[in-house]
Amino acid sequence: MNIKIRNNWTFDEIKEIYHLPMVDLVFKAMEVHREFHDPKKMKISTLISVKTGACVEDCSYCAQSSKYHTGIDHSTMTVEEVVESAKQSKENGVSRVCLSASWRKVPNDKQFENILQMVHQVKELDLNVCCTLGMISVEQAKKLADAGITAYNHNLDTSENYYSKIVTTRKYSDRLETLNNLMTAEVPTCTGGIIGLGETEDDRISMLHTIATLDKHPYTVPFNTLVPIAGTPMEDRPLVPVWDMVRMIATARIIMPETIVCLAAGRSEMSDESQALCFMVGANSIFVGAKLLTTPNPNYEHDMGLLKILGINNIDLNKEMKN
Ligand code: SAM
Ligand code: DTB
Ligand code: SF4
Repeated sequence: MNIKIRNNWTFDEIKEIYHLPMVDLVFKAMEVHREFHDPKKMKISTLISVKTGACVEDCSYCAQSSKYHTGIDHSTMTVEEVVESAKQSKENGVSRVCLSASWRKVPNDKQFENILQMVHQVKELDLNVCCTLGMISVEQAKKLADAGITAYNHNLDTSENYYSKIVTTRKYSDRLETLNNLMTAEVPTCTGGIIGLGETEDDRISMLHTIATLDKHPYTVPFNTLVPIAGTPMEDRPLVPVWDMVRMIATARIIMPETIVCLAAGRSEMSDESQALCFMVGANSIFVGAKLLTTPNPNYEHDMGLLKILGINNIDLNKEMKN
């Protein structure tokens, strides 16, 4: 196959791929996946919630927004606590941690100095570090790049059209500006979205189109299925059929062949067989550990068992896989 990396996809081209008959879409995605990746390889990371809750934004899916009564505990971790947690993750076998904060934008004070310290000290444990801290300037992104982060997560979450129905405290253009700042600072980007917010299939295709036509394809594209949170406007949204996630992952795999595709939130609600299908069509990264930020995730032993069944034996682990 002679597949070129393209940043000039049209909406209609992506729509055509997205709507291929499922059997053809799956086959095509598998072909591309094998051309660019080892299908037996999985990147595994764990999330550390450095600052949880009390967020000034009103993202209508999020447990951490201060606008809704979701009953979560607010907390902030110290540098020492983060390093300790990272050490434990390493003992459990992960090779990458993602530091998350419920900020609208990265502050320019001691709190950011602490983040830089955390990155520095966690890297000294021989772990890779990613961050997801909200909007960020070029200068701040450069500091994180100097500290050695692997990537910065900042999701577009849905289409430009639907965005104002989901978040009113910032604009889609704010999200795009942060992605541009990251690219200017040469920080690899991690950007994807959520399905199940009540968006149409055209909204999903539009989000894929925006991501695949960025100046540079992201390092990682994470897809989350909405985890409905009691107290938020999304609490009664129905669960998304797995076929929708398969279409998203397979389409992303075909249009962004080199990018790592992450099956992020929502795995607890999926069967092993559904997750397996997502891995087979190109998802090659997951978060492990019994908790994401505020919601449950499959336990580590269960995930390792599933990967073993599938023969995915080239995982970023620091120790032997448990039986
Ligand atoms: N505050 C930062 C921001 O918004 O970029 C970083 C943390 S935020 C929790 C990271 C991502 O988590 C969001 O962009 C969204 O895609 C995802 N997320 C949050 N709540 C979710 C939920 N209930 N279900 C699925 N994904 C969710
Ligand atoms: C991403 O796309 N999903 C992760 C990570 N990037 C930061 C976060 C998922 C959070 C799920 C909801 C929660 O646990 O609060
Ligand atoms: Fe805040 Fe991020 Fe949650 Fe939005 S998604 S409320 S910005 S923590």
